[in-house]
Amino acid sequence: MFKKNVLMVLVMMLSVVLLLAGCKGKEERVLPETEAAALATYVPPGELDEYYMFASGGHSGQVYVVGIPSMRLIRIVPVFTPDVATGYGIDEGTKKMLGGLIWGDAHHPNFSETKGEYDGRWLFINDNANARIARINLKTFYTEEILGPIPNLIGTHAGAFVTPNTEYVFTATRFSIPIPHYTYASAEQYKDRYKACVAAISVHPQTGKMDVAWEVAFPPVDFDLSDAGKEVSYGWTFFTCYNSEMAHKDLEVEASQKDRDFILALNWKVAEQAAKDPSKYSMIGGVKVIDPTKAPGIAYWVPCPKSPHGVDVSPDGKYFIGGGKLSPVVAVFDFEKLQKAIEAKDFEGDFSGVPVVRYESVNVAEVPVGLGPLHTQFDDKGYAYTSLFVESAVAKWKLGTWEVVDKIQVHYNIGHLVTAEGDSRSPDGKYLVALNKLSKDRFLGVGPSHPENHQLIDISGEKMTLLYDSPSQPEPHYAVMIKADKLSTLKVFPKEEGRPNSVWQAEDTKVVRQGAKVDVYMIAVRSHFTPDIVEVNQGDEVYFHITNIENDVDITHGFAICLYNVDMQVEPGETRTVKIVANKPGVFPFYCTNFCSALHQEMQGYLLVKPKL
Ligand code: CUK
Ligand code: CUA
Repeated sequence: MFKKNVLMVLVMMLSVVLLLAGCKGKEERVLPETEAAALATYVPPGELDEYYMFASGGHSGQVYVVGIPSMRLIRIVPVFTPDVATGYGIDEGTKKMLGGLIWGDAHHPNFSETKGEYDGRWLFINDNANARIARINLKTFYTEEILGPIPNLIGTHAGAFVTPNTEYVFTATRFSIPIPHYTYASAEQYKDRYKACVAAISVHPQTGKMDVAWEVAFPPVDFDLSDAGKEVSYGWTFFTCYNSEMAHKDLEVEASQKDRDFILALNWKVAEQAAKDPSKYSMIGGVKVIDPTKAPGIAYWVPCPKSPHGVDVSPDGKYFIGGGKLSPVVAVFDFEKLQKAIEAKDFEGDFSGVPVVRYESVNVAEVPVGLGPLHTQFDDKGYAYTSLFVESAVAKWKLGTWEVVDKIQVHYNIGHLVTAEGDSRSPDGKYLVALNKLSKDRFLGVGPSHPENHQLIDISGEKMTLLYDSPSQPEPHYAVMIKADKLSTLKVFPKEEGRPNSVWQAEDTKVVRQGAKVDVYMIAVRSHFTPDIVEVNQGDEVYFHITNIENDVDITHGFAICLYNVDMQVEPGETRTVKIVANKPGVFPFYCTNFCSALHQEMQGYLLVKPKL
């Protein structure tokens, strides 16, 4: 209601502006499309966005949280990279989780699902560099778990793709290596000794805890992307690969020889059974690695035009679509035809003992979308939207008739694209965001490096219309969009009396010494720390366990120690631990770094380190 009124006021104001502009001369008149676009993205002060978009931060190792349609950056969630503002990677819990690595290459965020719908519980994201998968809790927006390095895989680009009931998160290796990790084999032994593994990561239905369930080892192709089957294709998952030439160097030339590479169709229900039969797997790197030649029915290669990039399953699960980055078409495959071809053993031959299905028997369309097709998303009306990197455009086409009905230019060189709830079984349509790799001239210049450009596109009508340009930091690959009301975020951490290391009142705070180990149990509340004088000896190992006992929304305290390289945030109701080795003698102030009250400046204390004699 309020929004409507504000919109009306805005329209009236614009009319006045137009009238005034009219008096001064026609050339200053604002274009009607611009007004419409401004109104469509305008979220008045005090109002909230309709969708959350979670975009991967690429080699920044983070996740960006953006409101749609305003395109406002709401939060940066640190995932694979330490973050001094929050203390992520500084406090003991998150430091342990990062395992000594200071970066990751975050590519594909995906939501947990229940019955093929986003359920708003977790967000999974892969680290393409170090074979890890992270899980973010969507109540706290905290990275809660990082699994990996996943044995036998490296460069887990084809992840993190979630099955319709979050039974598994799938990932596959982009780079083949001799397995297990840290095995040496010369580059000339590539075809024989290197392997490309696919991994199924199981997810505990209540806690979300991840484990490597099993893997399947294939010849050394480069797996690229993945999508899980749903509805009719439930129980299957699909992976694109390039380099079926199995070249070990000069890939730009050597891996572009063949006219067709493959989409791997993997039956994970069959794989689950194979993982129970020791004659079908070997233990490698501590994981059950299934040999697909010993487990018939587990996998099939589907030929796909030239070095495909993305593979995307339609919302009804009937089609899987390969983006043939070096070919001007997307190839559409029919899942039921795949089943018939498998039954009839309608194969072209095999590739390393795994059947290759006859292309003509499963392909139902080569849609001439344009140059450099990478990724496809879906709406609620049976349309598909494909990103065209080379052409800098998005093509809209109809599932079933395969007709290209519209195209819109984007600025410039689009990678992924995302539609509202576009990977679920019931996409919402409405909005599409083009994740463009280059912005060139679209924003104020900031030197030779330019931000990426995210463009919001209205897809509710027949024609796509561009609404908004928004800069993004390096470097979103994929993003996912969820209806805002599906998330119920935590306001304050609930007080738990028995929580290890927490204290809730000043009387219970204490400093406990055991030899050279000192535990400081401290509370933070507006506007003081208790205790605020802490005395230790040089060389002591000091653990600060800090509980923020506030019960108020948004009252965060920070805890920084000068010259001891410590800063972290403690959210209301939360306990966090940070450790220092007090190797520098002297007096070191500590203070609250997060502005919390009128007496925030007074929220300070001293760490006194008595010198060793
Ligand atoms: S990838 Cu970057 S545009 Cu890592 Cu999904 Cu396709
Ligand atoms: Cu507590 Cu500022």
